[in-house]
Amino acid sequence: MTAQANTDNLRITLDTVRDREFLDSWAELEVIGATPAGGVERQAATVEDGQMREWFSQWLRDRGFTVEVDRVGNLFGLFEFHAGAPYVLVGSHLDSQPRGGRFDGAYGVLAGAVAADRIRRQAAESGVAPIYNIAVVDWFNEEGSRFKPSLMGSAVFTGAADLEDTLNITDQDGITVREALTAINSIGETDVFPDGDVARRLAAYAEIHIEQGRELEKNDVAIGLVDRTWAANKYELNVIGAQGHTGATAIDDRQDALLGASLIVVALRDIADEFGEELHTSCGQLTVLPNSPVVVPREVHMHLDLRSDNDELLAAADAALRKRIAEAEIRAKVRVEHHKAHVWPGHRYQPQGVELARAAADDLGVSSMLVQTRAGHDSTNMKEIVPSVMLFVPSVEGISHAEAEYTADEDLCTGVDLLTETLARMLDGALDSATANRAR
Ligand code: HGY
Ligand code: MN
Ligand code: MN
Repeated sequence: MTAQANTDNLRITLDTVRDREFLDSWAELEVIGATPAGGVERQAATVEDGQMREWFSQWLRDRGFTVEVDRVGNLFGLFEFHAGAPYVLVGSHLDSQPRGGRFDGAYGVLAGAVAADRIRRQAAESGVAPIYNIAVVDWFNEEGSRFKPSLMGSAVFTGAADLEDTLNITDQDGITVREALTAINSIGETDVFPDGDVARRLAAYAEIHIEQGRELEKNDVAIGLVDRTWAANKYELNVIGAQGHTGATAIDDRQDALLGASLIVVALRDIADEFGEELHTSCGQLTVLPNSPVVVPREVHMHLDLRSDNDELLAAADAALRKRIAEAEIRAKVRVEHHKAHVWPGHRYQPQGVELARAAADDLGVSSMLVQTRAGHDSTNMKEIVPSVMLFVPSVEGISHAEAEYTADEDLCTGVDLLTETLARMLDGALDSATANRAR
């Protein structure tokens, strides 16, 4: 009886020590850019993002990682077991939405760093190094709130976006990405993985994230194995009308840009209702000019998106949206300009990665299930160039991009444990037979 009790106590103590590695660092991290209502605000390359990057760089250096920043502000912590060997990369993003949640992105970066550090220490203690080197990454501007589009750092890293074009993108105040990164001292002069072809320097990529949906919670499952990402069609529109007097201008004479934009916002919801659960639509941002109480707006700048796992349905929704935009132009007497769109296709994650993570979860006695991601992640880009594993932990009520976003400590710690196990297997070559999507 006593022996049994002692064993249980010992197990609890060991688990607690292991969990505290993550939770103590998490407690330091989550207060950077904290908002009074329990969220965070760390938009890309703001002062708060800079403070976070400094904190994270120090965390990495304290544990023996070398910190490097590439030409688009992606921040890497590198640890070499064998000089010149390829790396397995793990990470996510430390930037947030305005009044965003504490967990979106930041959890994955710290979880990846703690997992990498555990493996580093275990190798030092046992004297047995894995085959590959390990690197942790904070991708620059995943969120795309201050600078559009989203997934910016990983898009340049994987060759999906041009470096110079990206550095010249401006925020609403006309500040470029280059200027903003320089202001927080977070822009490198060279690539971290030079030679032009990053895929040759990397063996694989792993990312863990909160689910931002309800599937895991509904099914009482600890880990989501992401096998597919929904496609996204993002649109940037300029609705052009004519400025007038809200009281004096005859209704028939008005070219009200806000009316045109509003018709498009309502059309998005109508299209979602018509197409059903397989389609998500939204308008997240409207900039109204001149935005003055007694002035009929002359122009509205808007960002909207359509997302689905079904390519045909997405194409039909795109056609329906274009028809409704044409109708809005006639009704509101406005002209709609289509600016650069951001599109990513729906694609599978490498099945070998899904199976690897499933086996690791089974071996740890952790419940898991297949899930799709409706949100974009940096792994959406990375899986195109290297075999990539994407894991989810539960989100309470699926709330995300909001201050009420929440995941329990126990779920966070289970995720770190599974990520560590999965990463250790990837570092020993478990995904060597898998190929990048782009190589197919
Ligand atoms: O889903 C998104 O658009 C964001 O990049 N996470
Ligand atoms: Mn995220
Ligand atoms: Mn996000």
